[in-house]
Amino acid sequence: MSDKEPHDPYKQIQTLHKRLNYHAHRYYVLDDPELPDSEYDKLFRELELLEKQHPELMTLDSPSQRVGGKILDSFTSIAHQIPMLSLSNAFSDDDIKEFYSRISDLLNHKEFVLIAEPKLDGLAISLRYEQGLLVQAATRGDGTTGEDVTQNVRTIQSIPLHLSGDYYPKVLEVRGEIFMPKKGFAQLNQRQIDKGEKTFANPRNAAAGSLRQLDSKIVASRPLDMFCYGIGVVDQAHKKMPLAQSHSEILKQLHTWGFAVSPEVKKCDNWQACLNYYQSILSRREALPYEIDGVVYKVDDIAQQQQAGFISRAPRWAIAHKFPAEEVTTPLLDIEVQVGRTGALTPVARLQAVFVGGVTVTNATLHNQTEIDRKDIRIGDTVVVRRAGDVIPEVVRPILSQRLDSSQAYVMPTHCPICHSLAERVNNEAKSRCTGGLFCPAQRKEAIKHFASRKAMDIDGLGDKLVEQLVDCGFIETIADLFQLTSIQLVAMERMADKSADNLIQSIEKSKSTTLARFLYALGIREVGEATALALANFYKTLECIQHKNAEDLLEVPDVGPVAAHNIDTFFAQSHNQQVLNNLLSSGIHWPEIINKTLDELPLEGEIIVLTGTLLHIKRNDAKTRLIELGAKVSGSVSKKTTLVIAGDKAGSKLIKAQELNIKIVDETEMMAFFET
Ligand code: 9MJ
Repeated sequence: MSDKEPHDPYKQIQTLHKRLNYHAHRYYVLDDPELPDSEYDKLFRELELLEKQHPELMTLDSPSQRVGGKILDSFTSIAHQIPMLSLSNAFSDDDIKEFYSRISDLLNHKEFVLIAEPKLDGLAISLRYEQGLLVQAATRGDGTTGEDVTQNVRTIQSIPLHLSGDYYPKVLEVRGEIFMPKKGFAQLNQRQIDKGEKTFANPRNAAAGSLRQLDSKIVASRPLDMFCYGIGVVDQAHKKMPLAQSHSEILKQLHTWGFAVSPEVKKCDNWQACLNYYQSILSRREALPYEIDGVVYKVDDIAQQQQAGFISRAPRWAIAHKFPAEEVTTPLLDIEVQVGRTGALTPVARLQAVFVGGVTVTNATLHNQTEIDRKDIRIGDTVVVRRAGDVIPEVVRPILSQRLDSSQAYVMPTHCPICHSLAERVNNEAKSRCTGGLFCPAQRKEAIKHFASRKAMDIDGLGDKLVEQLVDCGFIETIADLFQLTSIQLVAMERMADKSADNLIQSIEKSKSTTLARFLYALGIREVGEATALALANFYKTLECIQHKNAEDLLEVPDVGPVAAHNIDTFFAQSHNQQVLNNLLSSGIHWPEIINKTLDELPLEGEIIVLTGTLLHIKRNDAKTRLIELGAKVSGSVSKKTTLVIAGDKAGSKLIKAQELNIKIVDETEMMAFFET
């Protein structure tokens, strides 16, 4: 402590309260810390010491009260003087238009403004302040009676123990949502795993479970937060700050009294503005640091709110516009095993069709046996399916209380379901693989599909179904056989007219002229993706050269690691692959010699690019291929390593992250210009 500070312990404690409260507010409410954590901790320890020496000077609003107190036997009930409201729900644009015209009718067609705010997925709480001091915190309960969770709430750092400033009402009830931010939730669950304890299903459950703890010391260790969105009882507002007469102004007052209010609150003048707000928040849902399940629109003017009134417990002047659920339950009908191009066996959940995260889902990968065991998922279970943002749907967990007595743990087959060869797990890989190699029709089919795909040989008109038929009826066994196909054979296939057959023969012919990089990629060597294939082509220039390199030599190529080097070496050493290559080359596949382009000369060499939003003039995959051909690496997520973000139409969270990280951003037109140079 500096010499200038008072030595009267009361004054010292008051000064420490002020300083600690100021810094906690900067940190937890304003998200703008001023002091390093270690300095804050030092001040905190000073306060603890003084309070230990002078217990008579301990007060209820001391920052030291946030560490939790004695363990309770149960929570007592508290009647809400003003009931805590619930909100009516809207699920569609039409529901919002109806809401808007209903309000308009209720207000006799006078003008009104709506305030839109995110709908946090947490627990509603009512905080009572008397003379500025937090005296009571009650859960919503049934809206009329809740539980007294004051001790627990005192541990939440963003909730002031004493109101800020001097101009607050004598009695003030503040209402809002307690929630657990996503990051804190992930950390809490990791800690639970480390301790061998049960994890929480989602941040809402974690927040609810925490607030219901009888031991407030445990609550103090839980990363809870709160946003305020309203008030309850208000008695004797301060003369210098009468209570505001609109919702938006009340939110501002709450902020000046020390509370965190959502930074996403926005004025909307009509229903269209509400719908735009909804879309804008929905597109950023994943990027927000907390979970939300929709947005809320409220009439701004308090007198107009009163005019609109209530139906039972829900106000007529507000509505929750819900987002599509990200988690739903559905029966797991079966687990099927798919065989990939490289023989990997992947268990896939067949689900009863279910609408989740805005799409209908019937399948979800279960990855491998370890994942199935970890989640304890069984055929016949009712499972929680999650689809958040653009992320592929995931089976999260079974609902154990609904498990059938007859259910049995799932075990992956020991043999390939297609060719019945042994399936093996090698090198500690999570997945087992069919050992049938090209004997396995499933692997052959996948190899041929990959060979023909857009980023590989780009054979237009050769779809997955057709490849399967051609393999099943024995017309093609290897990728080289594609070039021996005749129109007569094609016409024999289901739904294949003469014209389509001729077109396909032409596409196959056209595909013979390609690039070395595409050809290498098309061969489907494990770990040789587009970028590695391009690096190999640029480095060695000819196929002969690559074929004659051993694994050690190949390591000299930038972007080729030991696993890829080993796979390339083995691939070219196998006699059946050499035979296929000879057949391919003698059927006329060719590419111009790469003369003097080295990797260093590629215009986008060194760039790590993320594509986001909708591209209007080019397919996303084609853009990706072109960028890779120009030397760039294309990544799916924005990080500090990203050097450039290409933002198409309606770009959302990735664009925001790029702006936050100060990463260069270009639009689609600028990207198209790269391709022209
Ligand atoms: C949430 N959950 O974020 C209300 N809410 O208003 C917001 N809930 C609400 N407002 C009146 N932003 C009753 C509930």
